Amino acid sequence: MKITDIQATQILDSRGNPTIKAVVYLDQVVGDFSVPSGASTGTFEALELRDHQKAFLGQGVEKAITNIETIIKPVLLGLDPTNQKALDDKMIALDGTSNKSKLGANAILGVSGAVSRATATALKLPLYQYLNLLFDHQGQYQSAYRFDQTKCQLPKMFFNILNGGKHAENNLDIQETMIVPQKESVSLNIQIASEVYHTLKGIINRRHLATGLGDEGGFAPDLESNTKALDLVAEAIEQAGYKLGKEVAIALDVAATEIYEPNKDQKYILASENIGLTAGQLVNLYKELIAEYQIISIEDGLAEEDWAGWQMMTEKLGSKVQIIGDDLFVTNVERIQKGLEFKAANSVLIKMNQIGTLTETFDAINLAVKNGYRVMVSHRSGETADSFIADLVVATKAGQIKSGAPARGERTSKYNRLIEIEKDLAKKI
Ligand code: 2PG
Ligand code: MG
Repeated sequence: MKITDIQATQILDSRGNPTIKAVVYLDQVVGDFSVPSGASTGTFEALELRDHQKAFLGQGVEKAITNIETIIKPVLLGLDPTNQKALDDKMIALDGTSNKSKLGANAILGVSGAVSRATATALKLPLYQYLNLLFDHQGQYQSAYRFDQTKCQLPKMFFNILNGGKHAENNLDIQETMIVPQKESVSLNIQIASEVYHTLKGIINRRHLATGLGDEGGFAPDLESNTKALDLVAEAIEQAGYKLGKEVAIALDVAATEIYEPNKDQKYILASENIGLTAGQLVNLYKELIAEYQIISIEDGLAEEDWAGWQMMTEKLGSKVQIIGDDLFVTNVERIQKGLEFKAANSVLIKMNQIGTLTETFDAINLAVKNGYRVMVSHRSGETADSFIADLVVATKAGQIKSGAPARGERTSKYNRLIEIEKDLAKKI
């Protein structure tokens, strides 16, 4: 097999901003990958190359597309697509910077993802099976490899049903309030999430609050305080007929880098409540919320550079709940390594476009798992209908995924794909 052509097109993401759809050809076989885009991005993420021209208010990605067509394509044409690691290494070397700022992480990831999908198709393997073989064999496929379904796993799903922060126009400081149905089956958990979501809509409607949605499909009403958001979600869970904590748990992504003011004494600003808190005070607040609302997981509870705070938070809460680093780790092995040394967090969020290749995504997952950290694969707030991460989470046995609300096409494409994979795996037992 050989790579015979690479093309890229500027398409729109779920927020209406331009992004890249890359297409890789292996003779007659085609594979594509559409690149997502964040809003509450970490400072240490790989660079998403934008044009900064008049078109699309500066958001165009034509430069990144030109980089695919004129720099990446000539080097990859004719190469073996089953050696994903070698291809990713080539693109990393071509770029030559530490944050992919020359070619753009969006350009590189588009090709990296599309190569793997084209190869899976050419080998007549479902994407999750091909990714699983790659993951298990250091990024290099050989025809003797056989898929072993015990090496993959369907994930727990974290559904974001109430939005705030940078993802919504309302007043809430906490970016994501998520529900986590606790059944074994993917399809049943999706059913539960859908029921709670619609029940929440009913409650919001009856209180005459706004039923507008945030970027990830969760509701985004203005509320008196952040805890009122938790009250609403807890109420929706129970009204839908489920037991809070037992059948449906709650998880948060605070995205605290967005509320951090490093030059103030009370560095964490809860604008909706008009208060500032120290890291210690904020962690104490989390402690109360964990007890009251059966919270099982807190992502980015503190800011990306507050390492001392993260150490303290992990010490105080890490034995009770999952403490996830997103902006803190940015899917980057160096930052995860630093986290391990500092004993900061106990879990890592994985976003392919934070780092820019499939191989480096595998590396980040491997490092986390090897050191006993848990892993959650994540969408971005700006998404496309591409369901790649559903296959990725199953293939890497990561165990957890978040893909926004159980509504809106770009969010449900991932959940729906998991339903298909669940069926597929059931057939093979
Ligand atoms: C996050 C993500 C996804 P964004 O903070 O975890 O939910 O948001 O893509 O805007 O970084
Ligand atoms: Mg986050």
